[in-house]
Amino acid sequence: MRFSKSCILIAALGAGCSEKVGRDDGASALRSVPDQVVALGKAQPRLSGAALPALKPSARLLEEAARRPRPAPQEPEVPETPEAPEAPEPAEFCPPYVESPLFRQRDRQVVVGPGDDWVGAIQNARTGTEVLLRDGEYRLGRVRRVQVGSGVTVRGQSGDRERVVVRGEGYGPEAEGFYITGRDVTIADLSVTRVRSFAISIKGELGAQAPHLYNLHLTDTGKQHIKMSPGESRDGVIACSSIGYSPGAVSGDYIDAIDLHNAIDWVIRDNYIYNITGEHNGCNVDTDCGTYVSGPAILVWNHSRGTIIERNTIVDSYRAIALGLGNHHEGGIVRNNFIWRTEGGDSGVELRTANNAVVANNTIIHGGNRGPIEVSRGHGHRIYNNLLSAPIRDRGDASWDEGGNITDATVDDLAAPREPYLAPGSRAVEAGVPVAEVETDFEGEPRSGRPDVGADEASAAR
Ligand SMILES: [Ca+2]
Ligand SMILES: [Ca+2]
Repeated sequence: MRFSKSCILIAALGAGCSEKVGRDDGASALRSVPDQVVALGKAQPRLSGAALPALKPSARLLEEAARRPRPAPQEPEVPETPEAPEAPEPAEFCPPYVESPLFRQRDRQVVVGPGDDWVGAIQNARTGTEVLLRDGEYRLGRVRRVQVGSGVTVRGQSGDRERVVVRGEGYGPEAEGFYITGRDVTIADLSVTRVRSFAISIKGELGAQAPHLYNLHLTDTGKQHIKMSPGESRDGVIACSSIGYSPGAVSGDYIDAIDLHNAIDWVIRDNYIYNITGEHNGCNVDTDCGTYVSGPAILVWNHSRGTIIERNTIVDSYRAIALGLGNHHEGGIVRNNFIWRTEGGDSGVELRTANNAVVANNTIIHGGNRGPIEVSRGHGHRIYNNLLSAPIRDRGDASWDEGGNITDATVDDLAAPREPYLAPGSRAVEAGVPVAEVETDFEGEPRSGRPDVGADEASAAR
């Protein structure tokens, strides 16, 4: 089924919000959205909320106020959308967990299967316990959350994340999947799907420090797939995971792959994030409709600082990376990420109430975009060597240093669509400027000679 450009444009414009979220762009009331919106090149029937129970409105006023709508995009170019690809093969940065630098040796192991009291085994685990889940499907049923305390690892025994699936009850009851409340928790080598609220909930205010999330597949979560509430949680790592929506599975717009409040010195690396594009009806799953805007795939805000976001691939997502977003972020490095989208949408990298970030050697190719990088209400950024499909956009009260950026990139600058490799003989080769924070490219190749522009340093073999 194909849609006209005007239909696609209407869908792209459908990010309406009601007045109660303190919108600051002057846009008017919620726009009508066709019954089917176009994303990912496929029709996505909107889910009916009629069969789902109503919930109380969200009390997270700070979030709601900051998740303001954005002005409507300019009329987008709408190139053909290729079929969605498989996640790329793990890079050298993603070895098996037990061989990875993140491996945490525990004192004892407990092995459980789906027929055991696996929830009890996890929740009662003492510090120094590794709970290994055999292959199988683990239904949450009436369990609203599985609490994981200090010094506990939960991981799939086989190491194959697709064979250990924790499954919630869909978008009906509120549920939070794994609920991390202690220090040094690791969750690895498993999948979580069909949980209404969050697949992984990190409770900073309850003492969650330095969680490691590794080789996870998180899909079809009602709100945020990974959510951290405030509490100055330090030194977390989210790596080598795949996060996104199956076609047609999104409900509403209160969505992100990763949403971190008050994160200090976190690393988000080597993840594959896909289809973080809402329905453009402004709903929090199926309530508070008109309030929300499809959220960034990676959002780090609310007085966070020092975040490193690198070597992630983000495809077909309405917004990709945001620091601050009205609630402050200090420092941080965004480098060697690949962001690809053919439909209309919003920013690739948005710095809003963020200061002193380094944004370097990212490749951001958007269809119908207004600014692959947008900056507002912040200063001291260094923005270098990015391969962008449109110029960096100043959205007010912003300043930065820049150099080596290419701002009219198209798919023709790439060797193939949906991959960050530069086309042979690309103008991006040797066109960058030295940046101390970027010594390698997205696949770990050294930046040789003058840096190439974008996420890929073209190797001699190409
Ligand atoms: Ca070079
Ligand atoms: Ca390379």
